[in-house]
Amino acid sequence: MTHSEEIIKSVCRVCHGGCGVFVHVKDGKIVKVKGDPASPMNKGWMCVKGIFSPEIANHPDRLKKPLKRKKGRGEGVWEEISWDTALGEIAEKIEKFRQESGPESIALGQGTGRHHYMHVVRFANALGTPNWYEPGLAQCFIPRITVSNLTYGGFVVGDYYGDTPPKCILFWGHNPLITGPDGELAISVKRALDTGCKAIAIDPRMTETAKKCSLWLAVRPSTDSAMALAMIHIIINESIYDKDFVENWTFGFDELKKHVEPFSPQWAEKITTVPASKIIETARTYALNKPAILEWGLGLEQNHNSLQTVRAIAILRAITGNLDIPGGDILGMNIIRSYPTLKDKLPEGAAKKRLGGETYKLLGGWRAFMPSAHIPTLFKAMRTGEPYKIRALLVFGNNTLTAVANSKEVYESLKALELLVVTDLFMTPTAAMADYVLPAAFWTEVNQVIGYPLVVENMVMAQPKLTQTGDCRQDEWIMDELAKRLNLPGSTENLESVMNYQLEPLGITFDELKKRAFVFPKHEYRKYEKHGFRTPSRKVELYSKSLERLGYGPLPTFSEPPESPVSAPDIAKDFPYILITGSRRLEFFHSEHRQIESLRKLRPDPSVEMHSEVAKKHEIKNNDWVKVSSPRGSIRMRALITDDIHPDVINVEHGWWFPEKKGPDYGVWESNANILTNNAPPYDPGFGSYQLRGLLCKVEKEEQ
Ligand SMILES: Nc1nc2c(c(=O)[nH]1)N[C@H]1C(S)=C(S)[C@@H](COP(=O)(O)OP(=O)(O)OC[C@H]3O[C@@H](n4cnc5c(=O)[nH]c(N)nc54)[C@H](O)[C@@H]3O)O[C@H]1N2
Ligand SMILES: Nc1nc2c(c(=O)[nH]1)N[C@H]1C(S)=C(S)[C@@H](COP(=O)(O)OP(=O)(O)OC[C@H]3O[C@@H](n4cnc5c(=O)[nH]c(N)nc54)[C@H](O)[C@@H]3O)O[C@H]1N2
Ligand code: SF4
Ligand SMILES: [Mo]
Repeated sequence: MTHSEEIIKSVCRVCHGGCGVFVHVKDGKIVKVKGDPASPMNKGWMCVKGIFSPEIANHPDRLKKPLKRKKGRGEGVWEEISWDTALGEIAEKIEKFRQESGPESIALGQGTGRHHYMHVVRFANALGTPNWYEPGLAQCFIPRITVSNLTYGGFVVGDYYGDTPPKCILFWGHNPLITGPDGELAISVKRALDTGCKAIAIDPRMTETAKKCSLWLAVRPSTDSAMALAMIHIIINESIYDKDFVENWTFGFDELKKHVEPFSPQWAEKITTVPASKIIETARTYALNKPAILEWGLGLEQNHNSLQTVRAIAILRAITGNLDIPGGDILGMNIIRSYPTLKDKLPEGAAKKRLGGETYKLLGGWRAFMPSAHIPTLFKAMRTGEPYKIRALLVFGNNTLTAVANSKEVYESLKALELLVVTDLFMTPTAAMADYVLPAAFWTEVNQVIGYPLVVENMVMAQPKLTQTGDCRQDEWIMDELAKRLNLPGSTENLESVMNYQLEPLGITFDELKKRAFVFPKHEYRKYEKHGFRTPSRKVELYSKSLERLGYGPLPTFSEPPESPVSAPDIAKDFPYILITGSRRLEFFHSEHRQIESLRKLRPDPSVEMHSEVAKKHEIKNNDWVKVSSPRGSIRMRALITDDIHPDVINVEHGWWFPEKKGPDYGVWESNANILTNNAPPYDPGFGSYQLRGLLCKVEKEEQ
């Protein structure tokens, strides 16, 4: 008997997703994925990760059954159990902790932007625990979202989708040709660059994106706020700001003008190591070529001053009048309802107990966009029981040992738990430490509504469940089943009803959306002309009274990174270079895909990028194994020698472990960037961000 192949429209979600695709399904398995030329997002294009989806989905190492630890923690001896037994036993333990120590003693963890993201928040609220985390958040996206909300009353993305192309794109700590989609798709950016617009990159590395730009500013890591303050200074002093927009639509311009007076380009040159002339040229090019897109990224958030860095940059869009105009940075249409997270079910008393919430008000306080726990405070509570004991952690898709700063302390924290449950596609070094490991579903195995670009939701897409692997289940199902057993609020609603609720404003159901694949209404520009900006003053808040009331600076400021050659010369004597970690590579998504042969072949070993002068000094040759050390520890990586990097900067990849090595560690202590990073204070005062970039390190050739 021959089995026919079915071809169904969907959306790839190996990364944050957005590429419209055709999925070829045969005998219940995904056999091929191809880009959909009709998708407004990717117009047929796909990256390698997406193309190799069948190899990920059908990999023999996929977890297929719930596992229960049979011997000691981390001994790697498991027994397969049924879902009913697993969920029953886990629910029983949760209930016990809830009764004995309160729901806050149970923490939830998850990874970045997956289908079940908001469902974890919903489950936490229903359970009554304020303590959930995601390793991005304070270090990723939350500063950009929160600052946009405070400054413009909504998040913005570059307008690649209308009829007007941008005349200028400024890439700041962002490398979207490799990392998109995070608001944009790599291919949209590439197309915009191909129209010949002016392009500038501010990045310590000459990235794939920077190579397509006419100006590259190799900023000293974590000093971007100084650069942005100088640019504001130049744009105001040279009177090249948008006077109409500033007069009609901004609040606090005079205060800002006075505030930036001392921040000359010469002042910024000393701090950032970028020549003043280049800073001036950048400010002029950005201000005078309208419409302009300012693409900001992760390079601005993984430091001790994320709030004010992102604020300074946000202000640039406003004073140049690039907000919500065709070809500029557009505010969201938010065409669907936000996810019903059962926020009102979390008792006020519980919210007050959120670890770090009272201190890092923009991450975990009541004004936070999506209140979550502060990772260093939460993990410290796991280890020490202070200020109270965390007894259980349920992780939905996060390889904690590679994703969170200071892996050694993370290990100690996880070891101290009474219950660790990890849901994942594969066995990972983190899952290997668990008491229960639950098999998760791949993107072709889940139902999901995707609002895109992330946060602004200018279009909406359907991802239908098409295939099934073993006994794998969608994370939302797992949480719902636990909720039922625990009799939690909302546990009678199923996922379909949640999705239909979200889609109601569009007048369609999930079933109907599946048939249409996506809904993409025409964008409405300059929405503020009708209703004002969604801020207290109805204007763009250059001066933020909201921040002032919370005890944070109402105008952006620079502060020297705490572990730098300037602030810590004693440490710099032994660790003379500036460490940045985690710059993305196309082939992998964080710690994933090291077992996917077709992807691993493209990048078989972890690498450390360094300037040729550094390599020469330490007699390191290309591809040599190198020992990279920070005051926290050492790792090994292969040298990648280049001149396309700031001469003092060392760039290490993150997420490395070796599925081919023996468990339970799977080589996680060899080349994992977070052995080098710091989870200690000082943190950003608003978000509690810790430093993954802009630390100190040294490099040596590994002894043979
Ligand atoms: N292929 C792939 N794509 C991904 C991911 C992945 O793992 N793999 N991860 C996804 C996620 S969760 C995220 S958050 C995004 C991140 O995507 P991006 O925002 O593009 O972030 P990165 O590539 O991590 O870093 C961007 C740049 O910041 C630079 N940088 C480092 N320190 C500084 C600094 O102090 N100042 C400035 N100006 N630049 C600095 C680095 O050199 C790097 O080129 O990517 C998403 N897309
Ligand atoms: N040093 C350093 N550390 C970093 C960063 C950095 O730049 N430098 N970046 C940080 C940032 S921005 C982020 S967002 C985080 C990312 O951190 P995470 O998103 O937590 O990434 P991973 O550590 O790879 O863990 C994801 C796990 O989820 C599994 N998985 C994939 N899909 C599913 C699913 O549908 N369900 C379930 N249950 N599991 C699934 C994968 O197999 C993998 O093991 O890392 C942070 N860590
Ligand atoms: S960019 Fe992301 S969504 Fe697009 S094909 Fe690659 S992995 Fe899939
Ligand atoms: Mo992220």
